[in-house]
Amino acid sequence: MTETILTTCPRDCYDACGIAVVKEAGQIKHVRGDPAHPVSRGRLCPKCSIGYNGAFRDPDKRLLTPLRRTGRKGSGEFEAVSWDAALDEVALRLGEIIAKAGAHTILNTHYTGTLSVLAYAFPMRFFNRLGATEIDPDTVCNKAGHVALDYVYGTSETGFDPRTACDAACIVVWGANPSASAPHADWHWLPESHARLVVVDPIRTGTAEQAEIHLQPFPGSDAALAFAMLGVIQREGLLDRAFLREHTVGWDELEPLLDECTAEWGESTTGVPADLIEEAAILYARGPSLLWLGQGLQRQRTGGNVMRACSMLPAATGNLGKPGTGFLYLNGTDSRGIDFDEIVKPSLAVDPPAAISHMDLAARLEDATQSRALVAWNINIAASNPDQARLHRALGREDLFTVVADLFPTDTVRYADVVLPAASFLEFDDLVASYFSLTLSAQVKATEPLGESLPNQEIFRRLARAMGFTEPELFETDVEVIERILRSTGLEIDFAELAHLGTVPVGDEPVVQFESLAFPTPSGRIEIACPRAEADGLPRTALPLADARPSPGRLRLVSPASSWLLNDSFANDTKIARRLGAATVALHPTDAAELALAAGGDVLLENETGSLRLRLELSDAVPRGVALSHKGRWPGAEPEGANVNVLNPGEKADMGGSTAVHGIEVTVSALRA
Ligand SMILES: Nc1nc2c(c(=O)[nH]1)N[C@H]1C(S)=C(S)[C@@H](COP(=O)(O)OP(=O)(O)OC[C@H]3O[C@@H](n4cnc5c(=O)[nH]c(N)nc54)[C@H](O)[C@@H]3O)O[C@H]1N2
Ligand SMILES: Nc1nc2c(c(=O)[nH]1)N[C@H]1C(S)=C(S)[C@@H](COP(=O)(O)OP(=O)(O)OC[C@H]3O[C@@H](n4cnc5c(=O)[nH]c(N)nc54)[C@H](O)[C@@H]3O)O[C@H]1N2
Ligand code: SF4
Ligand SMILES: [Mo]
Repeated sequence: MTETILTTCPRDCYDACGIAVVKEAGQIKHVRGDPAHPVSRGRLCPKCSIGYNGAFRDPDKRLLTPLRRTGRKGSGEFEAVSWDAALDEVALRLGEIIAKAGAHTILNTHYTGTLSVLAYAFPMRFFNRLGATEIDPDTVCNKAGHVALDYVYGTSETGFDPRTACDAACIVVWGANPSASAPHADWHWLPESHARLVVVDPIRTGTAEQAEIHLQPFPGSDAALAFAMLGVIQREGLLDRAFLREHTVGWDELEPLLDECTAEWGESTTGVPADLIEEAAILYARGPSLLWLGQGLQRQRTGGNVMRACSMLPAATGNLGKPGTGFLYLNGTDSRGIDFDEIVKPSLAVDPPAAISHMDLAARLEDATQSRALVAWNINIAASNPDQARLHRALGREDLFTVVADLFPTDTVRYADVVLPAASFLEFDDLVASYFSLTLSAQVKATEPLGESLPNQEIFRRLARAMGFTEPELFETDVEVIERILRSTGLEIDFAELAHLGTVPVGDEPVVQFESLAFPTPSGRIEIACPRAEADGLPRTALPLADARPSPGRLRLVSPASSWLLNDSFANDTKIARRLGAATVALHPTDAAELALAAGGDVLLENETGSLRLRLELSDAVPRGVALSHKGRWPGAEPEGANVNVLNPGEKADMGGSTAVHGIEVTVSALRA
């Protein structure tokens, strides 16, 4: 008998595809796109089509039981133990550490392994109760952009509704690459919008290939580009002065800066031809226009200023508050009526220690007085974090009690004292709230968990019990939490109904972002000049700046999303690894020629932080002065035991202690035999 179960992909991806799990005689036959789903339309991205029928369901690839370390730290030698034995040991060790050194010396790292609501967030109840120090998850990804947009608009989590694209004359995709990071938006949403497409990206990505106008600023120069566009808009008489008067504060402080910001200045500062700056600025200003601000955009030294500058465009042109206008960084769960605090319960924390940045994690782990234990769940820091060699050394500390929960034996798992096997999204019920579309979806259990694996939320419920905690919130069941969340959304649907439908939109009509033009800032207006930023030691307004170009002989290294990997997931799938082949770096042919480098050979990337050997590709999609190497390899599976983050010094951006990972400088040279 054939049975089909509808579920949803919970990966850290804009698309949140609807999935059909086809079962025969109780066994999963195939995991594929749900043909009736508005996003996936029967087709998953290539990595998930392979990985969900490969590594994710492969008992030889998955962690099946709790493990306890038997060998030297980092050796990856473990013995299988029962859940009770594993959790008792963790509870005992954490209890001793709390008594001797304080709970703040337990570091909690977690992020985006799964984004399904409960598995992503419910364990935070445990860590809040514990009093552990959180490593601020967004600092490794998008924190600078959140801080910047919060200054200007009072929120970074209320984006445009993609359905409003039918009313847009122009869509600007700025520093995002949907052709890799949101494939269905690239395949369907953009082409079907009929809007004129502008892409701003140093690389000629697949999405840039579709664009009518492609602006290629040098990485880290986008604030200057935004100001050059604002200068053009002002001189063309396209500022929406009525909008600025009624809905913003501080334009009078910013406008004088535009005197210097001509298209020619823009060209000399960013490398984008002046005529293209003019064309894009006028097209955007006339509107109605949507502005998609990517996360790659702000992973630069002054990424916060970049986001602030780009976010001036909707305010200056009145491209806000009406159909076909608005901007999107991401749509948070609250736009589905979900109160995140209700899930993570900050109230369980008595005296919460200040969170620290991922940029400071390696240093914190080197200091035994400040870090006695590390818990890593839903994250693979040994692959995704900066300062990789230093981090691996610190993870090797024998006296650092380390607990890792994952589906797979990652590089981080190798450093664990206790390993806890996590269940995959096919193995438990949950909710998924896309960070692009305004929808809510069901993640539906399609099969029993592999081996003894458990969902994150159940792992930390059991650990709370082993620790002797008694707060009832720590033990709320999935059913209770899911039904409570569903009630809070106002969608008047229960889980069974949602599971039957797969995905529901919030309302039948497109939502107009900021329709009331009331902004959750202290002034209630868009804060072009922002006293809160000033109080934080930052300029009052965005500034027309560009990061310095690399010093002579060096290239700027960007390491964005690969189409074949999702962060550090899928690299261990055999078929995907075969397709990927050796890790590469792509350079412009002229740069390669000047460096006397030939395609297909291995080259050495080096800087103060580390060195890495990569296979050279030549591509005129990469501009001069830039090197492109995608993120997401497993260090342990690479020839030198390292991925691109071995070159990442972990420099902080100007806001939020956030990553500047696309701002790394390297030399590239031929490998001596
Ligand atoms: N060089 C470079 N580095 C980067 C970036 C870059 O652009 N360049 N990007 C950064 C960004 S944007 C991000 S978001 C981070 C992401 O970094 P990570 O969060 O480390 O990456 P993921 O691959 O999303 O997930 C980590 C792990 O979660 C596991 N996992 C999946 N589902 C579950 C589950 O249900 N439970 C548990 N316990 N584990 C699960 C996966 O197997 C995987 O090993 O990487 C950052 N690192
Ligand atoms: N296939 C796949 N999908 C993913 C991920 C993945 O790893 N693989 N990761 C997920 C995660 S965690 C995230 S955060 C999102 C991120 O997805 P995106 O927001 O698309 O971010 P990135 O892939 O880091 O970078 C996007 C683009 O920014 C460009 N860029 C780099 N520096 C600059 C700059 O200074 N200015 C401008 N204008 N552009 C610049 C890069 O060339 C790249 O093409 O994608 C998610 N989706
Ligand atoms: S990773 Fe993204 S594109 Fe791929 S199946 Fe999941 S939601 Fe769809
Ligand atoms: Mo991310």
